[in-house]
Amino acid sequence: MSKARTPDLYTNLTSRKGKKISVLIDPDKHNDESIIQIIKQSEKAGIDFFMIGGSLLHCPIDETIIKIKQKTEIPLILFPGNLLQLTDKVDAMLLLSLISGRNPELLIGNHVIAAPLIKKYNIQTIPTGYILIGTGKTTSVEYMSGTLAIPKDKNEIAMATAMAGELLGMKLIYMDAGSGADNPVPNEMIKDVKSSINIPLIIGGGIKNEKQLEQVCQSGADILVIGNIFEVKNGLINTFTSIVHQYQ
Ligand code: 1GP
Repeated sequence: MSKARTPDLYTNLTSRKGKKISVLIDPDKHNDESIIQIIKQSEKAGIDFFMIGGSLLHCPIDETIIKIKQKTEIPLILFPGNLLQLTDKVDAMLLLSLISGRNPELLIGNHVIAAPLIKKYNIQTIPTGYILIGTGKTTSVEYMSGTLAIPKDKNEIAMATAMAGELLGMKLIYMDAGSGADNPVPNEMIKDVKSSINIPLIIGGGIKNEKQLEQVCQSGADILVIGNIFEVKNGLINTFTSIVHQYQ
């Protein structure tokens, strides 16, 4: 039986003071050289953890994870786009429930299929209420999940959805505008949701510059997830990490 490699990663991440930043790696968007560059920049910057996953992958996720694990000890958390991405090679996985949607497979069906393997592999799971926010064009995750994102001006729905996730026992709420979104989750919505729950709030999707990052931090995000912009400008990892780590 494989063992999760980092003991209680959730407690480790959430008990330390200050905001955290994660670099999201989409294996399809990288070759060996670009992965090494991302790892180097992430090590230098002192990011808190990597996430890995994608809505639709064309290559096996394990190969990329093994390459990452050979180069760094930064914790790696699976952000599974679907059941095919289940792997025991990560330190932990977000056990996602797509609570903004009404697709039963993403609320319970896939969990039932995955549960015996998760138990067998002894993968550390972090139950996460995943909330999609529509901030512009239709994103891959919206299309692939067959769900509607919560409209960007429907703060009450986002708040009630996050509250429901907390009451159901989830350990994190992840509000995501979707990878490569036109715009991040609106600041007012982040403030409203943050004030509605007592569990950590992850914000990701569409954060492309320092100003947006500052605003998302100031609005109350506890953990920031950034993917796309680092694929084109990995030098920004250092700047973004410094901004997030200013908040203690
Ligand atoms: C997507 O939140 C992540 O699920 C990251 O989004 O790639 O747009 O930074 P970006």
